[in-house]
Amino acid sequence: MGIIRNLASHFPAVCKSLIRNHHKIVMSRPVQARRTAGVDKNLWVEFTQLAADYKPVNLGQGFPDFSPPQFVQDAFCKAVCGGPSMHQYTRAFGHPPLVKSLAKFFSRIVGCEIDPLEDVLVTVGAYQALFCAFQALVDEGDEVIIIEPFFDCYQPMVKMTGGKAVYVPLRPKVKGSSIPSSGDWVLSAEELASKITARTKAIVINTPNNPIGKVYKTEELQMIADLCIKHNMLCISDEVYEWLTYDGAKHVKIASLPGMWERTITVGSAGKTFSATGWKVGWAIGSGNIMKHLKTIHQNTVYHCATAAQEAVAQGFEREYELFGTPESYFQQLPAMLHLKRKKLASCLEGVGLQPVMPEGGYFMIADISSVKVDFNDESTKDEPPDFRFVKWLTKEKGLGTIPVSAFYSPEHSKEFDKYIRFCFVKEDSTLDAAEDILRKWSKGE
Ligand code: IK2
Repeated sequence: MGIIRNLASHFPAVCKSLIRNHHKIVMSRPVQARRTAGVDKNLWVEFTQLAADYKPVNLGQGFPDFSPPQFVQDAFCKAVCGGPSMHQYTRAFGHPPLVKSLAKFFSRIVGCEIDPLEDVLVTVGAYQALFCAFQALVDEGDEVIIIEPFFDCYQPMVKMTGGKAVYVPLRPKVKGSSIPSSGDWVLSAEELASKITARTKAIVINTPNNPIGKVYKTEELQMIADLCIKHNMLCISDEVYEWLTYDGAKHVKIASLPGMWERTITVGSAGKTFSATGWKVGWAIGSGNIMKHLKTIHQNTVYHCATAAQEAVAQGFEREYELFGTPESYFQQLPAMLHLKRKKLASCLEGVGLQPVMPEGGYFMIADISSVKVDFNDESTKDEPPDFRFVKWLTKEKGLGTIPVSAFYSPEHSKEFDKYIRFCFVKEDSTLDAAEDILRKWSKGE
C-alpha cells in the first residue's frame, strides 16, 4: 500500500483506480484472522498511553525508575564494545554463556543437573517464554487452569492456542485483625480439584504473585504438585519475582518438589532480576523433552534474542553465583531496599484510609478503595468497573498512576475483586514521596 501511495503522488490519475481496487481486494474477505478476535484490548497498551497523556506520578506499570546495578550496566557496555560477534546472531536457543550460567545457577536451586543446551531456552522477556510454552503445549480444546489473580497475558495467550482457560481464584480468608497480608489469600484444594477434567493439560501459577504479592508456601505448592502428578498435568510456573520476598517468606520452586521437574516449565525474567525491564531477556527452564517443543515455537517466531543483552545477563548471573547468599549479592540487596519501600507505601496508604494488602513478595501492593467516595463525572468511563473508573480518575484528576486489579481476573470473577487497585513500589523514594503528597492532599480535601 505504501508503494501505491508513493506512486500515486507521482502519477495521481493512473493510480487513483489502483488504490480503489486495492481497497476492494482487501475488503472482499475478512482481514482479521479469528485468533486475534477478542484479544485486541491490552491493559498495558491502555494504561501506558494514559500515563503518556497525563504524565502522572507513575506507580502503575511494574518497572524501576532507577538504574540497574552498576555491574550489569558495565557488563552491557563491555558487551557492546566487545567486538563484532557481540553485534551478530548468536545461538538460536540462547547465547552459550547465558544458558551455561542459567543452568549452573538454577541447578543449585532446583537440586538437579540442568543441561544448558537441552533444558534452557532464552526468550524475549518472560512474555515470550510464556507464549512459547502455551503455543508449544496447548492444543485446540485443551483446558488450562489459571489461578487468579493472574498476569493478564495468560488469558489471551491461551485463547490464541484455541485452548480454554479455566479459572480458580485465590480468596482472602476473613480475618478480623491488623493489616491483611497476601498470605491470607488462599487456594481451595477442593475448588481446584473440581476444575480438573480429562482435557486439563496444564496449570499456571505465579509466585511471588503479580498483583497481590502472594508467595506460595511449600504445602500449597505440594497440593498443586500432587494434583499435577495425579492427573498428569503440566505446570507453567511464572517466577519472575523469585528474588523479591519479605519478612521471612521463602520462594520455593515447584520444579524442585519430587516428581515436578519432569512436568514443570519455570519462567524467569532478567528484566525483573536485574531491574532492567527494557532489555527484554527472559527464559524458560524445564526438562529437555518438553523444552524441545518450546524451541520449535521460538525458532519459528523470534529465532534468537539480542546478543549483547544476553552476554550482560550471563555476566550478572556469574557474579551472583559467586556472591550467592552474601550481603553483596544483588538478590539480597534488591529485596532489602524494596522491603523499606514497601513499608513506606503501606504506611502512606493506611494514613489516607486505603487499606493495603501487605505483599509477601514481588513489587506491587494492592489496596481496597471501597471506603472511598469519589464523585466521578467522567462520562467516558461510565460503563467501566469501579476500579478502572477510580484509576482513571486518580490519574487524570490527581496526577497519580496506578493499575486496576480486576484486570487480573477473568470476566466471571472480576466483579468480586473490582474494589482493589495496584500500586508499584519499585520506585525512587522521591517518586513514592510525590505519590504520598498527592494522596495526603486528596485525603484532606485539598
Ligand atoms: N510475568 C509476570 C508475573 C510479570 O509481572 C511480568 C511483567 N510485568 O510487568 C508489567 C506489570 O505488571 O506492571 C512478566 C511475566 C513479563 O516479564 P518480561 O518483562 O520479562 O517479559
